[in-house]
Amino acid sequence: MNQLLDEIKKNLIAGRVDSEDEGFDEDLTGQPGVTELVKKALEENIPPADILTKALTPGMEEVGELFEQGEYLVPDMLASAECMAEATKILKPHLVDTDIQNKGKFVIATVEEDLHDIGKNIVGTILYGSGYDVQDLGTSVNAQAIVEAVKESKAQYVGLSALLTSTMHHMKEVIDLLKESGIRDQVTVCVGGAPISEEFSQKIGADLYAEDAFDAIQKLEKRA
Ligand code: B1M
Repeated sequence: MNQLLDEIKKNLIAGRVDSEDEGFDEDLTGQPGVTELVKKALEENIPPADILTKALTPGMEEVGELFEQGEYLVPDMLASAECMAEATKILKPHLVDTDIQNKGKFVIATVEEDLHDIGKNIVGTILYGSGYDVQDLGTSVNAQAIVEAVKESKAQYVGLSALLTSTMHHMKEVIDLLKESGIRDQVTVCVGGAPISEEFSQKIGADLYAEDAFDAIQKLEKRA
């Protein structure tokens, strides 16, 4: 892997947003953290998609493994999540194509009881960047609020994100409520998140499952 990408990943795992952060095990104060390293990577013309998929996302996956093994606690996950959020802010303008047509309204949300928003934010940013008019409803949004937003905005697309096996069932509630409201045929429902699979997506009657933001764009283009 490119050394700079490796540094970004290591610093994200260590929860170091910038050079003022110490890091967990050793005093790294003064050395560049995630934000400085991401800016440097952009200056070196490393594609923003590579920074996301080869450094930041695998870094978060490793944080999840450390949490599972009991080595990391919730505050450690939060420190890495903050790095991810700050890095996404820096990358956002570089992921946006300014010369594109409007591809339609897209309501996106993390489902009820689920507070994970990093993946949803990345997907929303990339959808926005490729021409969708994205309305982000936030985290822990119940089915009623999602369907109301779809009705109000007359959205053609709904994107649902879930990171917990205990919250993924809320996706089906949204689809059922869209049916009850008589608008299921007017919207394309896209689902994603770590515990979601193609099989689950079909089981609950979603229109498409996307592994990540780039997969979502490709699959949506195919349906258009
Ligand atoms: Co949580 N957490 N967490 N967490 N957390 C996981 C998900 C977990 C797998 C960690 C682990 O044990 N290995 C585990 C879930 C286990 C399970 O359900 N089986 C877990 C747990 C248990 C918990 C708590 C219960 C911990 C506790 O309190 N005891 C708690 C629950 C809170 C709640 O939601 N009610 C909790 C809390 C948190 C934090 C708040 C500390 C923090 C979230 C901060 C935030 O989001 N603002 C956090 C984090 C950071 C994680 C991990 C480490 C990283 C998630 C992440 O941001 N990944 C995560 C472990 C892991 O996933 N490996 C974990 C990076 C992100 C880019 O990837 O979100 O997968 P992801 O998004 C991807 C794709 O999935 C896809 O595209 C994205 C971009 O590539 N995608 C879509 C996502 N949504 C999509 C929607 C689409 C299409 C694609 O269409 C619309």
